[in-house]
Amino acid sequence: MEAKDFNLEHAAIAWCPGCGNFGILNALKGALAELDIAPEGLVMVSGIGQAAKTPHYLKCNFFNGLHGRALPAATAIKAANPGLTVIAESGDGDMYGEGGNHWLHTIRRNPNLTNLVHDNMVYGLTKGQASPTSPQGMITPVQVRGVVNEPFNPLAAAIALDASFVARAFSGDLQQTKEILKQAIRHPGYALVDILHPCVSFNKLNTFQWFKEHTEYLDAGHDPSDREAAFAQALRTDRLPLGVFYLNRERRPFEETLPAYADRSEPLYRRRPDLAKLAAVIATRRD
Ligand SMILES: Cc1ncc(C[n+]2csc(CCOP(=O)(O)OP(=O)(O)O)c2C)c(N)n1
Ligand code: SF4
Repeated sequence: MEAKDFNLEHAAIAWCPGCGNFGILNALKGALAELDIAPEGLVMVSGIGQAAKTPHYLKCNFFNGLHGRALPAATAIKAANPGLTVIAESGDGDMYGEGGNHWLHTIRRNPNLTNLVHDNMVYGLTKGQASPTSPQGMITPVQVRGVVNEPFNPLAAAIALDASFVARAFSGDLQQTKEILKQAIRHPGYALVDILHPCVSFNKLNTFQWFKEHTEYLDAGHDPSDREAAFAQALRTDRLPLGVFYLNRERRPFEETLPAYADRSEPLYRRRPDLAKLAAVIATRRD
């Protein structure tokens, strides 16, 4: 397959010229093509925001839900049809703010899906208010005296929760982002890729140049199975490391632990519901 196989003819892209979301979209198309994942076998699930529009611009199946609610829908889609490639993606506000509680519990469940977070450190769609990852002191239209809260550190939190794959990418480096996305999609379990990207309209602090100067790839010697080393890298503030921080190959994917698949492998979506059994359960709850 080729990246252009994922082009959606006549999609009217609403992103600003120069927005970092374009790089992520292109890296994703390249990764899907190289992994030979056909659009019909792919489901993108997103919430609300500029990042969450990504599936509107890609040839795929998609479910666009409420703000912050991509992960439960994505988990259910994968559980019902484990044969699909499921990618849940959204912005830092959507995933770590409105969807924060779902994010925590999805990491605990470990469904076999890829979670892309387009991290521009602001709420882009609603014009640049502070998001959970905004740096302290950043002036915004709402935080007019500067952000006072500590920024959320998604990588450190994910490693602390023993997420099975934790990575960070930068949308300005298409080639490396594509490679990280390929590893994340291939990983059999929950895979977080936090993707730094500039919001050229509302984040005048964390610009393309700023990301270039404040990021660097993890050393070739970094061992992603070393959780403590991964955690130490995630806490760094001198520079933001990029690459695969942490990998836990021991955890079983959520779908494999479901009792429904214990003695039948047929996917749930193919099974006929036992309505008589359901009626009996409802009847017991009526008294
Ligand atoms: C429950 C709820 N709260 C607030 C909003 C308004 N809202 C829509 S998009 C958005 C911010 C999205 O920011 P982010 O997820 O960081 O994505 P970006 O637009 O930066 O890509 C907000 C607050 C909403 N739609 N629903
Ligand atoms: S407002 Fe920011 S995130 Fe939204 S399209 Fe424009 S540059 Fe991209």
